Amino acid sequence: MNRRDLVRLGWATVIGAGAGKLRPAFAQSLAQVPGPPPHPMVATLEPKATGRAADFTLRIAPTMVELAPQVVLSTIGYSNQVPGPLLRMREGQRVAVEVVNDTDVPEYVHWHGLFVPSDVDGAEEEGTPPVPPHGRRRYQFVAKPAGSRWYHSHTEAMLDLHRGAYTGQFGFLMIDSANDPGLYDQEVFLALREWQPFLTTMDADEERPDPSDPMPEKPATPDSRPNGLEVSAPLYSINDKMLGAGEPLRVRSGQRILMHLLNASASQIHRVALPAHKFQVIALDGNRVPAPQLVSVIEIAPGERVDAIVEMTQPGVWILGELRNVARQSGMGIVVEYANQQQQRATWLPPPSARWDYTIFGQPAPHPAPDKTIDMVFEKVPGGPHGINHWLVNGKEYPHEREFVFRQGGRYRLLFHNRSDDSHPLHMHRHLFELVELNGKQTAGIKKDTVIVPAFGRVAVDLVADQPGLTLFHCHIQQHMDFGFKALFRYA
Ligand SMILES: [Cu+2]
Repeated sequence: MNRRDLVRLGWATVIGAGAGKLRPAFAQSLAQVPGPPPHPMVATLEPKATGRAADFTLRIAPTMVELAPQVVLSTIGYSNQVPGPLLRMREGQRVAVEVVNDTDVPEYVHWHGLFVPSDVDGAEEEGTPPVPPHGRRRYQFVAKPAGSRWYHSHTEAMLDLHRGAYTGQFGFLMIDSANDPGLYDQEVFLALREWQPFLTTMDADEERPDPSDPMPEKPATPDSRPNGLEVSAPLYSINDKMLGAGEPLRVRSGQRILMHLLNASASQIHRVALPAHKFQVIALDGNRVPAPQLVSVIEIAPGERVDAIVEMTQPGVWILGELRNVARQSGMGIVVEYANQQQQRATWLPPPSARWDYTIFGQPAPHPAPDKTIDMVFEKVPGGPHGINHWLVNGKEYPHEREFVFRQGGRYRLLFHNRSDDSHPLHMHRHLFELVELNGKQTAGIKKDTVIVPAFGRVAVDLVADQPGLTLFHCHIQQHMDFGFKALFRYA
């Protein structure tokens, strides 16, 4: 038994004891937000800078997170909340966000999934200026496109597991469309997280790839070098609470609940289920899918969002949670409680086995031929300097001598070749792309900004180059990004 198992068992005991008798005294978390959220999301307590007042203010500062009774962490958060305040805006609205940095280090706030210029995108590599230590900076942009977006620190962490995505600096950002049919009774925000990361050579806790999966990029001879260090974590939560420690999600029979799921983790892909219920997936990364489908399991990678409607038709008390027992027992879950059922124990049942497959949400439509195809090959260097795995894009770690080049208005097909035994969520800043092919399966109409390329898998996406400026591309696993797995695109 290693340290991690000990820690896990310790918290599993805490959770086991707490799951049956929930503590109603906890402050309401972001988990349950009927109507307008109760957060001080438009509080502009800062002295006004010149010009008009900011629409939102975020203060980056140390904060405490009470994951469960007697499980309190110290981290860096936005405005003393984890997740940060919900930023809600109208599509097309001109928005000013004043960011105050009360820490000793420069910070970057990235607006994930928005079409914003490089100088406010919150990526050092694109030339965005930092929010200086003990200083402030105003990010101004037009809110688009509509859908579930989010914001988070984009600061490099390297070996410091108390920076960037390892902190509590993340929050939901919703851009409301005038065309939202609003066919739901309640809207909830659920961010999946790990805490207290550490380095280990043990396999990440993700489910291993199914050996029957097509692996078009698998080499004939396997890499025999020993694996290097990766990031793992002993504690999990949904929003700021471990399973059983927060307020349950209270529902009524017959309600339609719109769930906004976000994986705000630095390192792990997660799969979640709600026993006896199905999720009708209506949007991926905030963008409506052509063919909404009912699924029992949602798989979601760091950076991704899934919007799903759940019809509440099975009165009882259930656990919406991670499929892996170790993750759920270490906190990744939330109790869903129907009205007048409080006396029951929260129930978890493993879902029917189901493979997550983006393509079922697409449509069979031909893609116009791209102007150009760009091949991108990703490889692992197991156990590089410091024993950390390093990552190559087309044979080189970032930075590359020459960026990839887009011509404005051009249609590009990016062909991702994952020649490693890990799945990677690949994220393109400031653009959306459309899924074209996943391990040989064709699809169309699915717009995303982050896509999981499975172990030894191949994914093709199409993108129209219509957002001039430097554009960062990277794996959304913080450690992979920090150790080579990124690249810049520039416009000719
Ligand atoms: Cu990766």
